[in-house]
Amino acid sequence: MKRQALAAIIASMFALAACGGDKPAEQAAAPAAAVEASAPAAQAADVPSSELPVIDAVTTHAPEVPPAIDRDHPAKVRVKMTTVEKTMKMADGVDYHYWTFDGDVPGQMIRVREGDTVEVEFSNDPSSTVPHNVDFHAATGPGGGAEATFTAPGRTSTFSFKALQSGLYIYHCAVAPVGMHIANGMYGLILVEPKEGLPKVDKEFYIVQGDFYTKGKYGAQGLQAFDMDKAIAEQPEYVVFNGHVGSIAGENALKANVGDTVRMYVGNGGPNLVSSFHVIGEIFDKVYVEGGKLINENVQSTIVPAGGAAIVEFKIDTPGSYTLVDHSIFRAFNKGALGQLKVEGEANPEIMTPKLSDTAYQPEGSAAPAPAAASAASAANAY
Ligand SMILES: [Cu+2]
Repeated sequence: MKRQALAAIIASMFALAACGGDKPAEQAAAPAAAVEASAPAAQAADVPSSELPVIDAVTTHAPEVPPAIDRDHPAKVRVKMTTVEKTMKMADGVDYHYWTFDGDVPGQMIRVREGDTVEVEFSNDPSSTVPHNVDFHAATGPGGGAEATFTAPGRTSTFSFKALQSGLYIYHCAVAPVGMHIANGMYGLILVEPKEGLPKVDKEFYIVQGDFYTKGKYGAQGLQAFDMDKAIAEQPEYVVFNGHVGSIAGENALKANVGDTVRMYVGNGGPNLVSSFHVIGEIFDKVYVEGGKLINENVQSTIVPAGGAAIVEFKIDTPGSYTLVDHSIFRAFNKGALGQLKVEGEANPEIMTPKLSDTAYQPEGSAAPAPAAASAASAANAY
């Protein structure tokens, strides 16, 4: 329906534009083209969801990504989600009582195909203290399903929506106070693949940034309570990838090989901060801007809005450790927004050499070095 409405608007825009011109042939052709464009959407809408094949979604915990979709037809995809409130490690010696989808932050990644009907079975664990729900940014309709999925502890709700538009979308809890539910970790990503699919890559990763507001300062030990005043002031103590400091660093670092093409599905749960996502030492060959259809090329850092996403792709040319950051850089080095991609393979000095020399700097006009020092420096140069 939405597409048909859009087509109608486009058609009327064409008609308006044509009114001002003096080419009647174009005026006649434009509305016909718009009607044709709306036909595939109308056909898809004509297949009742009750007649679609039913399959269970393959969902994954971050940083894993569900497998690419190899279907060429729509399906009804069943997704089970359970909200769980649980204490987990925020950082070394620091615990936080998270509210989660499926036991971790972010919630599991969901992958469907444009035109699929997504059937959601939404449960709230009996141990929960409050109701939860889910607002799918991939859904079209009031609240993105928030009202339909509002679920008390120990209950299960079901609803479905049609994934009309391809893209990478956030889902999040939207129970009041909404900011608090999101600040406690209730968000994740759903990828709606375009009908033609996405180009094949060697490695895919699932990363979601979030900001956290604890009573104690960054690093203060023990179980930390949520601080509403800091949340309202938008002054987080922690800004992290995948819910915890170090979740994709050190022994949890992402891994790839030289020559690999890498695609990262990057979301930002917020609740407040906008991310300037950057991989130190890489250039994004492609960015699907804000997770939509617009592709930008040769990008250094990309904006990932709170409640938004981006898809970034790059090919790795040289081995080593690449650091993922929010380039609002104090967040990376002082609040936790730091990850690593460790790349193995053969060095390629044509693309980047290691340090080749390290010699004394002689500013212009300064005294010439003593002969002994000069010969030491030239020896270092020769090496
Ligand atoms: Cu919630």
